[in-house]
Amino acid sequence: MAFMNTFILLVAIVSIALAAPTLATDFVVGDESVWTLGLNYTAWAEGKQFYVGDKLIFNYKEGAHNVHKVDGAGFRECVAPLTSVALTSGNDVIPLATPGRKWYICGIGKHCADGNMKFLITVLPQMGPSPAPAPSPSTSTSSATYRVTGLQESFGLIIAAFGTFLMSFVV
Ligand SMILES: *[C@@H]1O[C@H](CO)[C@@H](O)[C@H](O)[C@H]1NC(C)=O
Ligand SMILES: [Cu+2]
Repeated sequence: MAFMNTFILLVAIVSIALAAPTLATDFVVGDESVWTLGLNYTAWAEGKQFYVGDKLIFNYKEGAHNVHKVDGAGFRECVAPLTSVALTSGNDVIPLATPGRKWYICGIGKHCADGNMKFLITVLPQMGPSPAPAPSPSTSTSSATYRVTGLQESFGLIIAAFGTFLMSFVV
């Protein structure tokens, strides 16, 4: 019986611990479309909220394009640093590990400069209201932030309630 109690307690704790990370979002760049020429990825990124723990997924025909993570200058000039290693698999997954600005370009030919294969995002910290200043803070941006935060909280509550439910079997 003591073993059972410990096991149930463990399950409850693990459920609570797992609650936050399961909310991470996988963003397929271009949504229904792919990483390709002539789409406006600035428009795609606009109005989306990216959080630490989310992922960017680039789908394209292997060899036709690639993905370089660059800095602000590389983004403006459409040049990847010589040391930068491109992602080339055609199904590239980039985990957003740190908050802040991130820039991505295609390094093939003039795809970045002429084909518009470039965009930047601002990754927000995972928890709480964002202290990072958005480029143009608007009421819609901040309400979206609160909505996500509220969602995380209510999800945590549900998991906690589930944990309590499991605990009730102990006594
Ligand atoms: C892409 O979309 C952005 C934001 O909607 C806009 O400012 C920009 O002019 C567009 N770029 C092109 C090349 O259409
Ligand atoms: Cu390309």
